Amino acid sequence: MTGVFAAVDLGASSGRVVTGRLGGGELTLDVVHRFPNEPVRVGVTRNSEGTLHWDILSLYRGVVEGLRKAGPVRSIGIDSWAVDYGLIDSSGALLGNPVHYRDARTDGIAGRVKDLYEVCGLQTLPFNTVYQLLAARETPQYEVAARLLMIPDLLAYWLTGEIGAEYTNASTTGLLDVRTREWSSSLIDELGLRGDLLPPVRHPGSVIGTYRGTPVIAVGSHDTASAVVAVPATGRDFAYISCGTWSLVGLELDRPVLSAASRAANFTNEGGVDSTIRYLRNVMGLWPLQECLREWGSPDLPQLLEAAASEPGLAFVVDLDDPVFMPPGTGAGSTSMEGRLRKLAGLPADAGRATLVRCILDSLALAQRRAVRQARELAGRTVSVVHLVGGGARNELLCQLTADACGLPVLAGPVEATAIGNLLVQARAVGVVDGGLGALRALVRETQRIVRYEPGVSDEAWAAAAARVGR
Ligand code: ADP
Ligand code: LRH
Repeated sequence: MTGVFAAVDLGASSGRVVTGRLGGGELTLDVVHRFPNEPVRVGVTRNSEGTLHWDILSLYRGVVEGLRKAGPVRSIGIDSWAVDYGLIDSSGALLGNPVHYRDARTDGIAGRVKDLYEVCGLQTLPFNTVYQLLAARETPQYEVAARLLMIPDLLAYWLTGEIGAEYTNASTTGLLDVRTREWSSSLIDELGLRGDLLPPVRHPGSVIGTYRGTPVIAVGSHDTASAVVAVPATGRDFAYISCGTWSLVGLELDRPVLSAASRAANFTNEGGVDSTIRYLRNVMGLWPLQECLREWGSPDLPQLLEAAASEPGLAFVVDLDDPVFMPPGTGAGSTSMEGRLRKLAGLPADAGRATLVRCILDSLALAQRRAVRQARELAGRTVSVVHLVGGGARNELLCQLTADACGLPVLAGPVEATAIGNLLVQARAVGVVDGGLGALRALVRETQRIVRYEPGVSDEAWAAAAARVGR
């Protein structure tokens, strides 16, 4: 028995609707619609820089257009990036445009709030939903809101009229108890936030409602949770890197690690599909490269990567986890992404774009090496292979550098892991495929293109580069 399913997958760099035919050992994909995700800065509300918003209506148009192109399907699943939300009023109207997690409204807030790790197990990222809510709580929108809906839950609401908070994405808010997997009312009260805004938690595999007669099914609606479902691993001794705008680097565990060392290393315990824990760290990912490309007017990426591959390795490295790289590039000079990178890397003025791109990729591989090593040590696990999934798997240079830096084989692919994880959870929910994560991953392994990169022999150069960035 086979069926066709539609995955809506919104990444920070683009959105897509992917149909997948699954069942009887088959898993074939078709990206039926791809659309840009371009945030918008609006200058009137807060300060001279204004506020950075997601263009949520344009994204919704992309979703609806994609579903139209998908044609008849057994069901629909939606995932997106984490932490961001929309507020709706008691009539269901959206109150304002959702704010982008890279907006500066949360600057400094995390440092003023008590440590939440013991309860929620989350790494402190300045933009975790909890800090966004603390930044928003004196606004009229927050005061009159009836519900908070995370981005995939908001889109599902617009498609079905049903309200809920999908668990894997709720786990990125900072307000979910990592042990009970429910909202932590004590934490919410202690922070003076409105618990009544938070809808009941729903779990991957449950039916949300229908869109024009087609069931909409809750999947791992946090894109990283869906990506991890589709990591084509055998056994347990693997690390994964979900590599796109961000690199999410870590392990799949049965229970959270909440040790002092884990907290100090800022490792997160996010909720995964089938009650797993995604034990990982956010590494800056391909974001700095994306921003440089934007600033350069979108030159051909494969050509630039080819040129970067001919550059000397590890000549210039930066600590890519430096928060200075978090905000979008604004204008020219030292505030542009290129300017920030050149300054921190100490690039000579005549260094060209290929040198800069090589610097970004060497630095990313170095940061990924650090996170894989730390995850392994903090969780006390053996890692014999690194799976790299997402758009970064198309970057052969990055895959090879990651294998070299980690001193481990890298298995790269699938590129559309997030959409595949989304599709698999739907197909399992309606009974077209069955089994646990192991069985789902076997299907990915048997049907998708996966490329193996062997590590180079010497670790010395990487260890020296790590020392140079001081980490
Ligand atoms: P997100 O879900 O965060 O939007 P993706 O998983 O779609 O991210 O990955 C986007 C990244 O994939 C881009 O930043 C780019 O670096 C990389 N990428 C896309 N196409 C190519 C390509 N042809 N060669 C190398 N890298 C690519
Ligand atoms: C990746 C991602 C990541 C979050 C970030 C906000 O797309 O969901 O897991 O930390 O976006």
